[in-house]
Amino acid sequence: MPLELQPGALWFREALDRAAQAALLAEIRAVLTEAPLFTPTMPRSGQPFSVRMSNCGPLGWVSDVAGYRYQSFHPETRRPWPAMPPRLMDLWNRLAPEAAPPEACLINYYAPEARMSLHQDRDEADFTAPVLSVSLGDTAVFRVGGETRRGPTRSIHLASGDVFLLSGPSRLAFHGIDRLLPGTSRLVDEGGRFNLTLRRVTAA
Ligand code: MD5
Ligand code: FE
Repeated sequence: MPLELQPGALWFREALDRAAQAALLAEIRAVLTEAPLFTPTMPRSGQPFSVRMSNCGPLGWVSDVAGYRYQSFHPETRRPWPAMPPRLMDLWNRLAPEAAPPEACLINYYAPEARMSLHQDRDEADFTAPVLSVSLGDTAVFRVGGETRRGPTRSIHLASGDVFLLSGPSRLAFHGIDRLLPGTSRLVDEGGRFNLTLRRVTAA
């Protein structure tokens, strides 16, 4: 039974138990041996993100001096993204049974000092499909607001194993990661946090 933070924003706390978290992390580590984490940079300025990224599935989100986009290959190895692990597809099918299949799984890795400033996800052609996010590792202070940058926000603590589903009126909500709470999980050996975000990219 999820908690509805605001219309369309569903928080499934402890959706994955410790064994499921470890199994999923092992699958993500296998993806990362094929498609290593890279450091994206901001369009125009070329400023590096503090979060490192990779992807799996047919499409992956990248950012460099030319802009934000989805593409079918890793920006450094130029190889196609690895397949999406079946247990991620299963989670999508369970929590978003109505939606067309996800095409991208963005893997974000937050070292203890990393953060992500308030933004909207609008590089997808279809905003009717939900976005599904899985947190693994250290707890993050997640901020979510409305569809305008100004206006009220609230923050919640996303812990390892939590799943967040954004749909309908919350699909274009501003959101970001203020900071991690280092040392709150022992799942990730090197510390920090992995966030997996599954998305439909093209119109179904
Ligand atoms: C993260 N990732 O934890 C965050 C939040 C991203 C990103 O924001 O774009 O990679 S994942 C939860 C999330 C995803 C998409 C939309 C919303 C929340 N939302 O509208 O609140 O690495
Ligand atoms: Fe986002």
